[in-house]
Amino acid sequence: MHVDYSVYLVTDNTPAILGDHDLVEVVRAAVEGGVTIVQLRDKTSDTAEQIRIAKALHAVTKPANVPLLINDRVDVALAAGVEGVHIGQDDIGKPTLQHHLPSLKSPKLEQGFEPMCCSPNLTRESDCDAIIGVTANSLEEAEIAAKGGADYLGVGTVFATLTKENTKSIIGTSGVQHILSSLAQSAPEIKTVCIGGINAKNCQRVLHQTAAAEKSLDGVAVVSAIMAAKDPKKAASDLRQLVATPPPFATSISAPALSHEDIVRKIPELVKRLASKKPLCHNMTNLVVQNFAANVALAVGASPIMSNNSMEASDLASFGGSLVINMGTTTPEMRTHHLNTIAAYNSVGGPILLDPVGAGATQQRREGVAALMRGGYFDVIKGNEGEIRTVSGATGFKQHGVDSGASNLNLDDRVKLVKSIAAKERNVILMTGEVDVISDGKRTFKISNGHSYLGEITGSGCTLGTTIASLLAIEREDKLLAAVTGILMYEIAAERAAKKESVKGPGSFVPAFIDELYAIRQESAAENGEWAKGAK
Ligand code: 3NM
Ligand code: MG
Repeated sequence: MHVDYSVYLVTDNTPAILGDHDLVEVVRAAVEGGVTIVQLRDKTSDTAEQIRIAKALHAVTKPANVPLLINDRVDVALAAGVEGVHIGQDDIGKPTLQHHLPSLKSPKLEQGFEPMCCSPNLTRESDCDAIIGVTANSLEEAEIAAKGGADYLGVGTVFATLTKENTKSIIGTSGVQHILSSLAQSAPEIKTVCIGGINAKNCQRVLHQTAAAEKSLDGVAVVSAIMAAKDPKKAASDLRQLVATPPPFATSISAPALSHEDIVRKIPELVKRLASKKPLCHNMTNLVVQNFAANVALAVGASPIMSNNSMEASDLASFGGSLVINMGTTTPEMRTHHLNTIAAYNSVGGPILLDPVGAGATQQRREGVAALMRGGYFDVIKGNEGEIRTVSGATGFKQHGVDSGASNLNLDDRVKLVKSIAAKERNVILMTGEVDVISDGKRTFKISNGHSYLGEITGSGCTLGTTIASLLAIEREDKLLAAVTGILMYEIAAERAAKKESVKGPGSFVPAFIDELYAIRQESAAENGEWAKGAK
């Protein structure tokens, strides 16, 4: 039996979700909109009522060849003659599940389900059997269910959700990846959907990022995104469309190797392109660096706008530029503005650089980083060692080996960590330091340019973010190349400025530095790329 798991609707009859809508009518609309599989999840009705509802839903799903499953209640499934059951971990407990799953899949029960498989598309030629799904909130649960013979797993809870009480753990996209990677070895055939807080805004990102694992998800399972929607048919068809297409920020390049010569040749071209295009670089940045960041953006050839107001985010995102989210001096009120602005840029594929300033320093900031990481996709995340380690912690699953608690990682471990986060997030991670480490998960560079004066002035990290974001605006395919160009332009300008006779210390360094950024831009525009030979 071929089952399409791509948009999996789980019903909910609680007033908070369903409102005054009729359950059967919502499911009818969702099926018309294109959901591919439906589960009746009803924690309140008695058996007779559940059977009645199941039959009414089946009358809607069956003609559309959409399988209907019943949550927990094998008896209801059998009585209503539907296509299968979904079993939650909380329902019958782990040992029981381990014991019963094989017998649920046994010929005896398949016999019981046989009459259900009467629609031509749902009939397996010879061994007609029911679909059995199991909830997996952890790797251990996933492995047990897979061994027991489940057809598919509902993997979650991905994001915090108000729909299900007592969710055990929020595992994030990296938790999903972790489970998928393990199943790729132990149960490559098993199907998987993710569940928990999935909606139109995040489904493409979740599918995209989890596809970095050895095994990909087969679909997304949602409750409120459809059941609580004003227009469930449109919500379903939007989701169907979204899961079938890559997100706007996905790139198509296959990470071409970059030699030192390639870089020296390509980066002045990029700086020239930046100067000729003058893209918008939208900064949501801290109070300290507003002015400096705007001047740096101008010097490198971008057009800065400093706006912390998410009400204008979708207008700004439509101008084709890039966004810097800098968390220095952030406030709880800013979080909503950040999340809304991130959503606006993600929805059009506008590149975003996240600068998690001071991320590990306070509980507020750790929570802030975690909320932003859950809320959107960042093309580049840039920070010092502590900040990047906080980012890796915020993604849910702990790194193995590298985050053993040591306060200073050696270079090899820094490379390992940066590479693994980039591979998991499917983005570019830059860890700054005496040696900057940058990776897109496949290609990794160590860069030793820069000058100690950068550590003596305020905002040098923040404005490096602005520089990289400016380049991302004009180079959307090879984001690693854009970021490397930004670092080298920035750090080589610092080296040149520090050598000037007029520069006596940090105070005189700042204007000289802005001058050198400008000079590098002018040289690049005049096709003089000599400066790039200073790349170390
Ligand atoms: N199971 P929504 S989370 C039914 O983690 C269910 O196992 C979960 O609802 C799990 O799509 C969940 O509205 C509710 O967030 C998902
Ligand atoms: Mg259950």
